[in-house]
Amino acid sequence: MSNEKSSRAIWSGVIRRYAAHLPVDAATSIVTLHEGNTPLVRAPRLAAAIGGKFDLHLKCEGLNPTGSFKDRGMTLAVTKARERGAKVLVCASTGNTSASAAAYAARAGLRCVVLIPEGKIALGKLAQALMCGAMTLQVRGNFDTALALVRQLGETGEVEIVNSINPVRIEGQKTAAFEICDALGDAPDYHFLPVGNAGNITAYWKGYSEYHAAGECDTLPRMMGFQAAGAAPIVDGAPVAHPETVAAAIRIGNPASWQSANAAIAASSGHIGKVTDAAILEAYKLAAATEGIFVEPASAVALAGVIQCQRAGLIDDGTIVVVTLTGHGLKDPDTAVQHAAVQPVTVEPDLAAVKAAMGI
Ligand code: AN7
Repeated sequence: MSNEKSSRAIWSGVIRRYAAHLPVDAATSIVTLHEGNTPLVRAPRLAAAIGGKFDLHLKCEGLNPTGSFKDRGMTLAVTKARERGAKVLVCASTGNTSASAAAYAARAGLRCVVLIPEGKIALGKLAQALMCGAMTLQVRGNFDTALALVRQLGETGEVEIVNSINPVRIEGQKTAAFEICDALGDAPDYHFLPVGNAGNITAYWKGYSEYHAAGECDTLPRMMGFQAAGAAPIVDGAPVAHPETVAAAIRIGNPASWQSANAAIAASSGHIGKVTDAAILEAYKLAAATEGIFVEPASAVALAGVIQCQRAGLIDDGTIVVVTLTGHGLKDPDTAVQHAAVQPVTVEPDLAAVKAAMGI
């Protein structure tokens, strides 16, 4: 293979693949961990298990380099920050943004400071930030408090904010919509995703809309956003002072992109709903048990939304339904071990004991 051919065959991240749709040019020095190009997996067993007669596809964003969709936005945010000469990146995070920022900052040789709600981020995400050398500040407060502090830090002019209030993050994240259209040949009929700070629903709708305007897809999906019942400010129409949910990634009471989420739902004739922690855990276990796809609880919020809509008869038969599974199950091993349907069985180290335990 010639060099030209081999370099075309290798995936080298969302910026190179979708440069024509992003604020970059040939001179841009790209910071990438080769994020994106995540699998869009058809899920017939899961669809059947919930009684759906639609074509269900799962966009497995947990397969990104740091295990969540955040990497799509972070590659661009860190690329642009370094280009501008920033020295310190900061973010508030429920975990995944901090894991991604820490990794891309290390990759770029920049300093990173993350503000996380004390005791409320999943173990895997904390491990990622620490291993990549980010200064990790555990704030005695929730995500909303941490984000307010980050906004104030931004005003000092001494740091670069890499939360999704940085519009460049949204630009990077919209590439997931491009990939889905490229894989399906058009946009899906419905697009389900979890909503926390509401950056991702904003990004997907921007991506679909731009692809449509560019003639790259003929249709647009209905955007179907779901929040956890204990942290559902957009659904309830008011900020939540003390958000609580098993889906710790979306334990957010005052989303930054609230208005643009509502705009996406309105423009796409979509829907925003909420699901209980019990429904989230049911969906969490079902995805792993029926398809072998292990996601973190926040990702299961979108699936719980599909189940709720299916039961309410809101999804037409024969339609194409895409669900973004935002983060990998290994992010939060504690919740998995605590709620798994199966638990380990301890046996003596002999064949008879193993066979007895197996029931053979
Ligand atoms: C797995 O990491 O807000 O609605 O600080 O980690 O764009 O906020 C994470 C959010 C869904 C919600 N699924 O996305 C953070 C953070 C997972 C997440 C969301 C998050 P947005």
